[in-house]
Amino acid sequence: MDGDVTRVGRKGAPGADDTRGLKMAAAILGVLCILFATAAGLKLASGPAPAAPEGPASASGKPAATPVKGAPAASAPANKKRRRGGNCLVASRGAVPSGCDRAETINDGITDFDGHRGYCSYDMNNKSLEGCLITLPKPVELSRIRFLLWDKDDRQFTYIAYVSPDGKEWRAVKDTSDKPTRSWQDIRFDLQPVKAVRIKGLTSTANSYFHVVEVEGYDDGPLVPLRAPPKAGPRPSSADLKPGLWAEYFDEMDGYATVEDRPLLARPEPKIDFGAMPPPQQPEQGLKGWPMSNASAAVFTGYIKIEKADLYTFFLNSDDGSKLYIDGEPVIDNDGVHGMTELWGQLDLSAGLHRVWITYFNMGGAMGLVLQYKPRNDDRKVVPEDVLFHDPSERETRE
Ligand SMILES: [Ca+2]
Ligand SMILES: [Ca+2]
Repeated sequence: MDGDVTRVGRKGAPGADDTRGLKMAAAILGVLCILFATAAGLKLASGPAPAAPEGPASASGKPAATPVKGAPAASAPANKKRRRGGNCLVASRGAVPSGCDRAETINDGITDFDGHRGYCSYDMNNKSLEGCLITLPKPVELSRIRFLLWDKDDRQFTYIAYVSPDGKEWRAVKDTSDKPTRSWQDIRFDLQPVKAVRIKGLTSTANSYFHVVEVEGYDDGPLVPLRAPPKAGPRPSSADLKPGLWAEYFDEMDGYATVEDRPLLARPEPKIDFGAMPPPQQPEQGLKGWPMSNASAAVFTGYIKIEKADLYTFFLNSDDGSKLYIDGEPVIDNDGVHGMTELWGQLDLSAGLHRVWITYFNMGGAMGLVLQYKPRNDDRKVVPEDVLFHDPSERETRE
């Protein structure tokens, strides 16, 4: 097999750099897919470039081509996360904020804010200011910081985030100079002693002011593996299957579900069609019955029944991150904290049952998750309920 083996992309017209990025991402994904496919006997698209999917077309009519965020193996913590809790940067642990107006708001544990209160502010034009600072009484082991940038409108910021073991020597753990960003930022780095965290704003698309609502840092607990797709095994017979994917919903999450997280709710889900929805005020208020509120996660496990062997394009649209695996292999990696973002991936599927596995998380605020597909010469549509199933015997082992 050579050439493109799997195509991936997202909405919007690519820039030159993006196209280069896609080739790199596709190459990485392609190599992985070849390895995986060889091992699993999966037949992925190969040979001539497959037909362009209808969805992510750019203005020129060519398929969109930008790199997939969180491409496989792109970041060390991709398959593990630290346990929730243990924010070390709160005032109750002696952490002292400084460097900006209303500095006390950035580690008061409150993420509620509006246009006038609940966030810090400093003028990036004032070169004597070094950014928002939180200093601990003594170093703690940290491997992650996350913080909320003021996000009441669409403005985007660039910044550099630093950590320091002593408050003097600084190490940049994130530099977004080339990639303006907004809302929650989640930064992982090698576990190391940290006495101070500094976030230096560089630019804002609105004005010269940098605004941070809350900063958190974590040091607790062992690394816990994230849930992973089931190993490809013998296909069950259709007679053993029940309708719908088996959905497990996790509340109060700060990322994808780990092997230690226990679902608050589990039930069959006829299809994955939770369109973009505003932040619900209460569970069950989300669009189309999404059962969780705000920070949550979900895992969907089951099978898709393919009537006719063909090249299929899958589209995964989510707020925030999501990943699609088919027969245990990654097809779409829509990772990251973001608004509704659609990525696609293609592969050849034989007729019969194929394993489907989707993992999803919402860091907070608005949420959404939609899975669509398109056979080569057919219409694009939400993957319908009459082709999605789950195996109750597998369900038992996870309850
Ligand atoms: Ca706050
Ligand atoms: Ca969200």
